[in-house]
Amino acid sequence: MPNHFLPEKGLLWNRRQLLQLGMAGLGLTAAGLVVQRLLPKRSSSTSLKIPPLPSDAPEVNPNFHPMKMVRDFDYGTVKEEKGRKIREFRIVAQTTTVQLNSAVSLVTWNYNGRIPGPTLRATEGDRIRVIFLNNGGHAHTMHFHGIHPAEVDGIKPVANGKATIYEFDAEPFGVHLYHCHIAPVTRHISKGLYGMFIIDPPEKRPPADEIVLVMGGYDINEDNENELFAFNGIPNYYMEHPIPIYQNQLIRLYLLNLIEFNPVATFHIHANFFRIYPTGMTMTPTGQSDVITMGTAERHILEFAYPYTGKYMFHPHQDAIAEAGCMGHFDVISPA
Ligand SMILES: [Cu+2]
Repeated sequence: MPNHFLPEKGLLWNRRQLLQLGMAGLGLTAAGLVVQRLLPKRSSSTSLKIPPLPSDAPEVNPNFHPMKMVRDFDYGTVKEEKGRKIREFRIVAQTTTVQLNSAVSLVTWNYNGRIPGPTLRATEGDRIRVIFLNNGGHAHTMHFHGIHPAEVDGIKPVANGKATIYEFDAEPFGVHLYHCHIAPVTRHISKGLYGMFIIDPPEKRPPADEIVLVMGGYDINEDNENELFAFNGIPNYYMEHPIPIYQNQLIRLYLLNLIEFNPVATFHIHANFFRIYPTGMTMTPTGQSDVITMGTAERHILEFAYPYTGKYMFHPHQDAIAEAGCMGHFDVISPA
């Protein structure tokens, strides 16, 4: 059986082959529909539509609103210095008690009061300046993935009450991350000290509804196993409050797995397929699937569009992880 999910020309029936079978019209139409669905239109900016924020989705605290965080990007404060564009970010490490569900509250360690920390975003070649203040009560750091000198690699402890500056060039473009690098790193990450760091390519990607999902785990009883998991900090938040997206709108998902203790987690979307841009470091997709496997700290850009309205689940296909809180819904709605 031919695989119509693969876009390579050689794998699609050509018109002559279809004519021989007497099914040119039907065959071409069907093949056309499949290709159109799997390769959503690179929509122009005029057709980019983003649904309003659901009014009933609650915040955890004024800095921590999982529904807003889906589309919240921190571009920093832009400055010009010696003809160079500087993006200045301010990050404070804190200790905050967070209600993870009706039964469990956890003393978390976090950046800017939220888990994950802010999604920092720049363009390749920008100068990044991160002013980091540690008010967390323990030594912490910010270690960025990317290319930079050793002295700003974020492994030197910043004592409680102290500040430091990490300054480096944003390179290479892709979807990256930052996290605390104090030992035991498992503890500092799983208590909440991590976030996404997006470096856009100099030539912008086409317009899309861009969303962020960061997978994390919580070791509540400190037995080096996770008891709860979440997308964007709060277990099952998007099960109770689905993420609205528009039908046929190109979605660009920035996805990061920062689950400690479990070596791998997959990500699966229901009733659709996505195009894969590994580590966000390519401008053309390298494959398509409905499930992708990620080790800890792996991340990708996934693009898709839903042709039908309705609610569709997304979750790791390690169902024990999904059923312990790492599960959500897209609510695909008609833009009309
Ligand atoms: Cu730390």
